[in-house]
Amino acid sequence: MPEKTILKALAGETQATPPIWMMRQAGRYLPEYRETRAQAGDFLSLCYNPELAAEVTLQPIRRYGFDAAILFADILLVPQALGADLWFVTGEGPRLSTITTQAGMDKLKPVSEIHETLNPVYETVRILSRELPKETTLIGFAGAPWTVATYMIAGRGTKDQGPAHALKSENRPLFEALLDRITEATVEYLSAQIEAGAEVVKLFDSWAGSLKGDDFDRYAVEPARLIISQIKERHPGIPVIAFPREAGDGYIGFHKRTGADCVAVDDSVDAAWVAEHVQVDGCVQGNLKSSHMVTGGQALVDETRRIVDALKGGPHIFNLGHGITPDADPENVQLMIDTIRNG
Ligand code: 1CP
Repeated sequence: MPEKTILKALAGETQATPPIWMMRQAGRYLPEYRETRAQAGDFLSLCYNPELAAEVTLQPIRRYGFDAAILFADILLVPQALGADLWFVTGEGPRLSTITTQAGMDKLKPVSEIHETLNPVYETVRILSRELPKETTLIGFAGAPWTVATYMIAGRGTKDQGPAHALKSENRPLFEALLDRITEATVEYLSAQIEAGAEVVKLFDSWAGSLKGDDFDRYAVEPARLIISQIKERHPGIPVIAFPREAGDGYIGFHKRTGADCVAVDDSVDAAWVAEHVQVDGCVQGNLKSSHMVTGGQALVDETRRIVDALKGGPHIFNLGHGITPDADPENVQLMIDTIRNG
């Protein structure tokens, strides 16, 4: 059995106190993050600066002693490595050059060339694997193909992923060729992170919830299965966390269908339901509402206890249902941790 608490949970061990980390734990709610980010300049410069990216990854570990650190990077670095233009508009979010035609697809670089752009990320991983405390697990990550494709097609974040759904119905071969290219790049990217020292990898499918029926099977389940099987073939023993956000009933059977060691769940599903329908197949991660990190108080304590209690019968990694927001109070994070660790 592994020693680190996160790896124990991923190996299927039920623990009296669940290990804890938080999506977006290195982020704007922390003053020390804002300071380093200002030093780096813009967000992308921070992602591609190994020393500073490692520094912001370490900040929440120093402050809170989380059981896992997640590499500081972004899911949109893969499109950029494939040749898309990428920039961030302050206060609005990412912008990318769009791909909606074969000509656009033809301009993408071959997967073999992605490392030229992504090498600094691997260097961040190498620094972290030297500098993290020995009990802390290092998680690498990538966006899942559907979620990454929604940004590459629309050129920005969208509420309903309309442009990606439109391309899927209007030019399915092109849509599928794009997903295949992202799938292949993701395997190479995650493998390189593992070779650099990532001990676990996570696939973020933030927009999986807008895929229904057959589309969910073809574009959320199948790419995850392909990526996970190739990662496991190349790197036996490396656990994978899958996060098909807002999958609803699609969470049921997701471990078995994809080979994921852990399924992360968002806060739209009840923890008791998760225990009954998802945790029966293996480790689960989640799922406190991020808004508690803003509002705090007794409601935060009660809800944290309720989730820990509902999921105590099986392997569980405590996390939020989605990323912590910039308006969160750092003291509420400590309250959540104290509630979990001290009862
Ligand atoms: O100004 C800033 O500091 C930028 C805010 C920010 C941060 C801190 C962005 C822009 N990305 C990140 C880091 C990040 N992104 C991490 C680092 C590790 C950690 O969790 O601490 C990770 C894992 C991501 C993953 C990511 N990026 C996702 C998947 C998870 C999710 O939140 O659903 C997505 C969809 C993105 C795209 C993205 N990057 C940034 C923003 C604001 C967005 C969302 C854009 C949108 O849809 O409108």
